Amino acid sequence: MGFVEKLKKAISKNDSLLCVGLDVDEEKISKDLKKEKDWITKFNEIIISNTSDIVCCYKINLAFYESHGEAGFRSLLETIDIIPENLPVIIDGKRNDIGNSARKYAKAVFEILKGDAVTVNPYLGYDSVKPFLDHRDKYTFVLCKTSNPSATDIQNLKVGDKKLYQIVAEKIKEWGENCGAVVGATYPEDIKEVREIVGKDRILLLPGIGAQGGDLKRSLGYGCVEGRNVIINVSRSIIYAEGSFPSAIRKAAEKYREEINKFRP
Ligand code: OMP
Repeated sequence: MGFVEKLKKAISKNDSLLCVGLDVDEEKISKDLKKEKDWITKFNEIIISNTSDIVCCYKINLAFYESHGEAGFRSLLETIDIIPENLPVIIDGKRNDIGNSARKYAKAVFEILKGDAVTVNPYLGYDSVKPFLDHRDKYTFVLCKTSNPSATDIQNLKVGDKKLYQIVAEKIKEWGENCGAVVGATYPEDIKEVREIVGKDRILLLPGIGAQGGDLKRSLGYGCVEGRNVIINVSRSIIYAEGSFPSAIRKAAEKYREEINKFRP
């Protein structure tokens, strides 16, 4: 099943637009758990078993696995294997390169890791994004306006009478129906502009809720179309939620899903 269909089904079944980000950070994991040989996989297994009935997908940021070398790569494969088949997996690598190299990145995320969607950097232009888009049943989320404070350094630069991220949004629209946008929930007004540019059908991935202080109500109000077509990612504020482990994770995920559904237009 393609990403769009799989996501649609997961949103309906779990009544959720929440994506939990599996950003496993050794500095935040208990000493006891870290004594276990496959602790990254074990941690993820606990997160997944406590949230798989209340999320619409999972996002895996490759940096948190690559930084553990061989053990990290093994855990990455094991984690993807544990995620229930009905839930899409977004591989967040923010990849990009010239065409022949990008083809290898696309092969790695879609064929080796078996991801359903990917995050990609638009800086090199169309021929560097096309190898991802060529996987027609997968979905490519292009960084449009990122959530970090310095996002404005480059993404807000004026090019003619437009800002650079507005032009990226136009490109996303042009690049095809399996191309969506990443827009930080820390810039809700920009979500509104991007939604207007890309149209109603494209899916927006909105990170920045929780630890980064993004605005959930306005992000949903501007990004959501008829209750769908947005994915709200929350990583640290769920997987390292304060309280007893793992019930605090479940509670935090429930709280975010509830809040999202309250504001979901
Ligand atoms: P938390 O801030 O812990 O919820 O994590 C946010 C996750 O979303 C991390 O994996 C980031 O790398 C990712 N992210 C952003 O925070 N901002 C962006 O603009 C884009 C992404 C992303 O592409 O996922």
